[in-house]
Amino acid sequence: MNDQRLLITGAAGTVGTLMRPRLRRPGRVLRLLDLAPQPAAEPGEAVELLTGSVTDAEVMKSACQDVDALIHLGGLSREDTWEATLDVNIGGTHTVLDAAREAQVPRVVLASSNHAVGFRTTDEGGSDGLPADSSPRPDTYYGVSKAAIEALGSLYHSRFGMDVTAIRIGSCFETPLPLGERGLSTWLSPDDCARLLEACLATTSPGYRLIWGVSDNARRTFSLAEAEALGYTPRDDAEVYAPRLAAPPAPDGTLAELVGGSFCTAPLGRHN
Ligand code: 15L
Repeated sequence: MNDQRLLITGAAGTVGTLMRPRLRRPGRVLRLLDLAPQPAAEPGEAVELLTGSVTDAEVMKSACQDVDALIHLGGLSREDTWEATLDVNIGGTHTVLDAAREAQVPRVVLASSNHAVGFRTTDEGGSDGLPADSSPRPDTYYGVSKAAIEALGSLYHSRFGMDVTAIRIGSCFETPLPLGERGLSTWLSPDDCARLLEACLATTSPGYRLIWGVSDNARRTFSLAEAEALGYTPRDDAEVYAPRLAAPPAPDGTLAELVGGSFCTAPLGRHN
């Protein structure tokens, strides 16, 4: 049987770097694409390293050849100018999806973000958590681009029958500590992120899905039900890091309750 070939865009980014060692499997080749240089293959590591942009149709066309599944992490990961956001995140995702369609890649996972709904409040979902399919309330141009990415994924499923799952990622870092108190609710541990991606790849005929990417944090305000329905079982909880945080700052009014946190007040269109 042929190896499974998994294409990951944005492979040298924060999440991509965390996923590379975690998504290695016997019988799987990781095809890793990024604009930035990537570490060379380790002995025995089944990787194919590609350099190029997700906005380049030719690059994406050859990257998608003989690919069984695609995880699209590439693009701008925070606020930037409207022009750059439009080009890289929205245009780039269109280019990626179109190349995947052309190459008949059957399974695509898209990295969306909590910032697609950053102006929702953390208590909206009650004890079940905010539903994963809450309609967009973006907090930035970046958040707008993530909502557009979700819509593109839905379109490519409906028009072309591709299985597309868009993940509204909370905060995927090694630990929730750099994010302070907010991270204790939004954290997606790297190991849980890998578990979630494996579930997205393994599930049978998901169609189009919109799910949250979050660990089973004690302070979680996002619903896990939609991801669990795909077979995701999180094992981590950011609460174990709580004692290491400095005393939490005093509440600063309603903004503290917004899903997007500091993104909700960051200047629009300013690269930060
Ligand atoms: C995101 O979408 C960003 O890519 C990431 O850098 C974090 O800021 C994260 O959201 C977050 O909300 O913590």
